[in-house]
Amino acid sequence: MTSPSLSARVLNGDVRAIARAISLIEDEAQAGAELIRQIFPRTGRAYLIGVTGAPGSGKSTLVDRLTVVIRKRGQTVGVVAVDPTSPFSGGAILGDRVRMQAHAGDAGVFIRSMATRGHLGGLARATSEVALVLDASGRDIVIIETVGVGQDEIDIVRTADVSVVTIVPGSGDEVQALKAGIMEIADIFVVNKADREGADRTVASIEANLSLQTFAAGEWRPPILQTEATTGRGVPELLEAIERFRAHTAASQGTRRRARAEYRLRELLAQRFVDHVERRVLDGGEFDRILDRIATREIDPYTAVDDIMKRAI
Ligand SMILES: Nc1nc2c(ncn2[C@@H]2O[C@H](COP(=O)(O)OP(=O)(O)OP(=O)(O)O)[C@@H](O)[C@H]2O)c(=O)[nH]1
Ligand SMILES: [Mg+2]
Repeated sequence: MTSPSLSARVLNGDVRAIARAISLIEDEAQAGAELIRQIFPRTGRAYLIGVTGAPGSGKSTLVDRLTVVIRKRGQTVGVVAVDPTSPFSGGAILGDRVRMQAHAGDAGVFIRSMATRGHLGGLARATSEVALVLDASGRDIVIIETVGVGQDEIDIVRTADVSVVTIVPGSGDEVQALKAGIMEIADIFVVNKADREGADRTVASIEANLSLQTFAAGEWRPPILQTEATTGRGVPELLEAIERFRAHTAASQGTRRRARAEYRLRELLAQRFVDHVERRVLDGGEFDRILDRIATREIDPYTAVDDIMKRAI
């Protein structure tokens, strides 16, 4: 159950309340929804930075460094990392402990990992709601870190206020990124592990790709930065680029946030509708029987959906 005091404590920035609220969102759909209702009016103040890229491209290291630079400027930070680690190994939690140690004793930093499985109603929803909790708790900056594979992860980052895409030299990542559609969502490119052989070539190939696109006068053209997350080299420049983007897009930020709201609304609506159908419209086991009939070509999926819709509405 959510007590009103939990949301009040979240709004006050109480770290234990934030942790509890996030657990609710992950584990209990109903209580999580109630909490979101209570805190929602107080959200919308934080600036959301999305960081995505291939597994192992150095996102977590980069986010930790970025956090340090942001903290030096006196702003508070919340991080939600979608961790590909198996939820069974406890890797996400272990990772959090290690990462929190880097900011030990600093109440201005809150880091939470989410394992990619085991969420009620989907990872994208859970991630965006955790971001809402961090926002409501008064964090100035919320960073969302996800692996750039899968449409959900890409959508999460695309709807942040700014999307940073990390690429590693000599990994063929550029090509992978192109295929996965993450090139298109980048507001800022970061060639991380710039200490490695081939960083300049990677910059050049991203640049070649960008030059194929046309940018209108005054339109933001994604810069390509080089960082070495392990030492922090290039990270202050990354924050400067983020701030330039923020200033450049201040007028259109509302559009982006509207897109985020639309994405959430559609996702929630679809999820609720499917829930409703499965629980209230179909008899027990009927969903499976429909699947069997589709498998044997007795019925096509369109007809099946038409039938269900008729009964549901
Ligand atoms: N040489 C070098 N290694 C780096 C750099 N940045 C990160 N690494 C290393 O790359 C490895 C992966 O770093 P992470 O920060 O965990 O990468 P990630 O993208 O968060 O990984 P996942 O969350 O598993 O997708 C670690 O061993 C880092 O120490 C860098 O700039 N140079
Ligand atoms: Mg990571």
